[in-house]
Amino acid sequence: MTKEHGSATVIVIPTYNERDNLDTIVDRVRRAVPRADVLIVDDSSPDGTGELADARAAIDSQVHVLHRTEKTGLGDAYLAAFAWALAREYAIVVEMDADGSHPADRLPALISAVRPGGADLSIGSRWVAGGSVVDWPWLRRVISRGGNLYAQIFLGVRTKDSTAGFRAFRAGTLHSIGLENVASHGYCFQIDLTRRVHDRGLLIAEVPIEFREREVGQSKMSSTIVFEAMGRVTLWGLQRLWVRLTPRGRGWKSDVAIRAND
Ligand SMILES: Nc1nc2c(ncn2[C@@H]2O[C@H](COP(=O)(O)OP(=O)(O)O)[C@@H](O)[C@H]2O)c(=O)[nH]1
Ligand SMILES: [Mg+2]
Repeated sequence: MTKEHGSATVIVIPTYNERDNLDTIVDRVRRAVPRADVLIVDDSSPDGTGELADARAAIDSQVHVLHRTEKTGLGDAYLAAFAWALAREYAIVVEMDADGSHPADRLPALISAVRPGGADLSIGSRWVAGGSVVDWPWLRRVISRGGNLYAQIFLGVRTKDSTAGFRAFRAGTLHSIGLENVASHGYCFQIDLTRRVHDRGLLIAEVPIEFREREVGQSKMSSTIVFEAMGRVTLWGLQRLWVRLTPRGRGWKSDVAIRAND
């Protein structure tokens, strides 16, 4: 593997049927942070997003594509991308949606927040002062606010937007949070990573963003994804209580930490 990326940043964009959004988002990212590389992770989108990504990579040496044969969830797509980025020794790895919801002009702030001397993880947050959501139906607001409240109560995280998918990790953070044991498939992957960073005592910064609902293409949010998140957060919360409250749990701690990685 090359070592040429030692101080570099890669913006990871997972895609599933984002043909009509892809060029716009890559343009915006390349303009906002010209020195950063882009990695598109496509799960064999039936609409041809993967081929479009290849065409883009062919004319821009800073754009890369990772093709996965199956759509097994956002979490798996990101894990594959992290392995790709860590193998190439990128210093900062950014997560960003393809649909235009995440403002590319906030990338410099998000990335600056994890520079040396800063945080270990920065999150583009809708729910801190200065953050906002445009065009979201009330149900999506309730799911997002409710999910975050649930995570705060059950997991003890103080992060206001632990479900956000716009974030920057230092490579060292990704190395230290046991990615090999992550099994969250849907959007609870984001909560899972937040709690792992929090539980290790690492520093999380929230950068306010204006989040916009996608204008083109379809959301992949589903009730399965919401139920997976609620189930896993409840389980992690109960495991956390067990560890904290019982002497047996405290003795069992390292074991629980391993089992908690379901
Ligand atoms: N590679 C890959 N990308 C996915 C998958 N599910 C969602 N995405 C992408 O993840 C991002 C967020 O998904 P989206 O449907 O917009 O979710 P929402 O913003 O919560 O409604 C988009 O760029 C999607 O194309 C998946 O299973 N695999
Ligand atoms: Mg979206």
